[in-house]
Amino acid sequence: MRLIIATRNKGKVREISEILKGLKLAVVSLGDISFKSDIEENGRTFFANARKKAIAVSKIYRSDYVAGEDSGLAVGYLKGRPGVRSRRFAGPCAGDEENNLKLLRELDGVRQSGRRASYYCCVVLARGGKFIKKFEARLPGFIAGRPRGNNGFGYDPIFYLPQYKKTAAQIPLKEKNKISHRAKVFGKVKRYLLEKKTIKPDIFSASGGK
Ligand code: ITT
Repeated sequence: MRLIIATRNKGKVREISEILKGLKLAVVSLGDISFKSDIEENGRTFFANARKKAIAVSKIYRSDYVAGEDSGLAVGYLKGRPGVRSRRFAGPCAGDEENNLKLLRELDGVRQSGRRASYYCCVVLARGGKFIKKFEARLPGFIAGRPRGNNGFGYDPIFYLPQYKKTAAQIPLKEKNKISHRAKVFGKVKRYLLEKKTIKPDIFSASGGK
């Protein structure tokens, strides 16, 4: 049994593979299956984009489960921006560092209460070209004053987690995977597939399917 994650983002794949460990399920990404065509992310919501990714891939790989994932960062003070444009915040070809710097500039002089933010993640599960179910979750935090840490990806160096007194890039991946928006969502996907008896726990793995 395969679950194709409809993403090219290596940071996401690393996290999701870790979360889904212990299941008799091969987790593969678009890079692994040499999926060449580009899926334009022009939806106005995370759900629309996640659904588009899932259905497009599932129409071709019909016997596999496909998870379309769309995620991003919403800052209340910026009325939910960068939102669905998180990856392209500083421009269509912008890298993580440029996006982070643009966000820090926009929040220059804003005090802690205005720096509240949350990561949001939406996953759509599809099979045979058809929508099955939507899953979603959030992770609240704050935008720090400057980048700190080298782990993770995207906005992690400036995403401050008060419960750790660290940014998401300063905590190990294992720790981020206990609390993150993506971990919560894929935890729900995992439970759904287990309940449907679509997949089984791998009793020979260290995590024994938990
Ligand atoms: P795919 O479309 O191929 O999945 P992508 O990087 O374009 O890859 P999105 O369109 O979902 O993915 O954009 C998500 C962006 O939101 C991502 O590039 C980061 O900038 C940010 N983001 C989402 N989750 C994050 C996380 O856990 N840590 C840091 N940044 C995150």
